[in-house]
Amino acid sequence: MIVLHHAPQSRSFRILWFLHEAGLPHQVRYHLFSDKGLRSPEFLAISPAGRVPVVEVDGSTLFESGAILEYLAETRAPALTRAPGDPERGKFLEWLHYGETIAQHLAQLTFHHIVLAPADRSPVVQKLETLRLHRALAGLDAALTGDWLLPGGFSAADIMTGGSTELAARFVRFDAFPRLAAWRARIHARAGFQAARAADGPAELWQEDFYG
Ligand SMILES: N[C@@H](CCC(=O)N[C@@H](CS)C(=O)NCC(=O)O)C(=O)O
Repeated sequence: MIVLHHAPQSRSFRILWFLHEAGLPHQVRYHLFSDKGLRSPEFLAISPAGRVPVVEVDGSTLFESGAILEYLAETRAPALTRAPGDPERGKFLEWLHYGETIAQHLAQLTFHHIVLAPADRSPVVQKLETLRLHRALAGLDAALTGDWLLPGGFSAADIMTGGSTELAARFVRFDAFPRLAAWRARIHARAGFQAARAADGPAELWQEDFYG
């Protein structure tokens, strides 16, 4: 049984979504950012930076969402990966890891809109990081020439990067990105995504639909 250490609305949603897409039996251990449990010695022993996601699988533990997706897809869901030798392998890895290019801006925006005390928030950082996020989303929009990121069909790359664009929509309007908006609608229509949403847990950080 795979165990997922998860915090609602976080990068661990990527793994939750993947597990539902792949139909893999799993248990979810819920964590909160506010309860300091992520800094406990027990949790730091399986996640050195005290971050989610972590999975317990195959008698070991794994952190880093991109690595977890690659490992789980390679070992349990070949349709969701592109194995070495597959002509789409390079693009698969590229778009899988693009999720973190987007996520780095989301982390800054979350700090400067939500986490920091109002007096410590920087309008300059808010503006700059919104522009940089906009640029990253424009690149994604341009790449979405088909239904999914790869011509061969839906993959863990859509999950990794799609997980990030869910939160990005709270900071940037998608009106200028018709392909991205249509891709997101296709994602929302997937049963695996909907099941993961239902299992995500109560919102802790992002309560508003849009932070402008
Ligand atoms: N590159 C890592 C980043 C993990 C990460 O930063 N997770 C955040 C949630 S989105 C976290 O656990 N933050 C808790 C903290 O910073 O204390 C991954 O993709 O797994």
